[in-house]
Amino acid sequence: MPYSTADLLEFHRRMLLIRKVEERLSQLFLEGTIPGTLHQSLGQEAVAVGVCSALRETDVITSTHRPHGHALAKGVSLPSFIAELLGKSSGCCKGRGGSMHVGDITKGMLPSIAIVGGGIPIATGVALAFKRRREDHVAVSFSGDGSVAEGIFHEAVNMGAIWDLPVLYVIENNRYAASTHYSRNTKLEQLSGLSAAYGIPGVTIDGNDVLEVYETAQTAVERARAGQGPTIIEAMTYRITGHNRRDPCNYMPEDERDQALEQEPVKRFEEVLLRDGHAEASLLAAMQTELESEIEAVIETALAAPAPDPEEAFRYVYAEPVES
Ligand SMILES: Cc1ncc(C[n+]2csc(CCOP(=O)(O)OP(=O)(O)O)c2C)c(N)n1
Ligand SMILES: [Mg+2]
Repeated sequence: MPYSTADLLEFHRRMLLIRKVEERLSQLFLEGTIPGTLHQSLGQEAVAVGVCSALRETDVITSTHRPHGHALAKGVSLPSFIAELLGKSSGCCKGRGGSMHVGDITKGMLPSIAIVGGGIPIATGVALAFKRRREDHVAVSFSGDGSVAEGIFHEAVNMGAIWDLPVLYVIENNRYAASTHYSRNTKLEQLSGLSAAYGIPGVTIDGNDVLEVYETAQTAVERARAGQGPTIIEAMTYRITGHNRRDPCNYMPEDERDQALEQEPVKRFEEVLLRDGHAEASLLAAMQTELESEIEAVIETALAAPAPDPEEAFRYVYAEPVES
């Protein structure tokens, strides 16, 4: 597929934004500024950016306890995203969600769901709604390799299959569900092999190659929009940090980690851009500096924003009637 230099730099900028935001979030968490916990997606940026770049704003994604990359790639605004993590009322979920529950339906992201596998039936339901309303939108569920060990994965994917729903089931196979290697959850060599049970296409791809992810997602999206049903995409990737900020990763063999660091998507894509003459090192450095100052400015504003009003603690707990 031919890409312009501008297209390629945009893929890079989006991945770098996620990388730089998450690195900064990690510091804020360790300083005690971010409450709760933090699941970073460092090393998995290409999956979020590749898939979401193949979507329209009106397409809807569901996500997991590790949603930062998905949110930023789907277009949740940086100020509202950062404010959410800081628990501020200007957050995309009014400061009530935090790291594991970010989303903005106006950008096509339902607030993420931290129950493993929880987003899969929701995406299936969203796709059913699209089909019944005859809207040509597509739903995408992002879930981890751990989600295939949940019963809901199988029920929801089968429903999507039998009704030919416009949905993509993207499995981010980062090899581990917390400390459990995926080979202990399945006898299959690859999780895409599950697709045979539902009679739908299933592919395993290099999830650290943003262009491979994008092209695979595009094909699956076209299929879904054309009424031909779901696809399982297993994107092989690796998280280059702990499961959460308290995880020393002792279960990861050292050579496996070293290899994963060699293969991480941001550095890899940067090398491609330099090798093929799409950018000079100075341009990439300037892009990074610009992103870093944008992130700092956004953090400063968010820190100064008010916390939610305690008087409003019970608002948004239940659905409220729409005011006319
Ligand atoms: C139903 C359920 N069981 C257990 C947990 C605790 N938990 C949170 S994340 C996680 C591991 C998930 O692994 P995976 O699906 O591979 O996603 P990853 O963390 O690798 O992105 C577990 C067990 C949970 N949130 N929900
Ligand atoms: Mg995993």
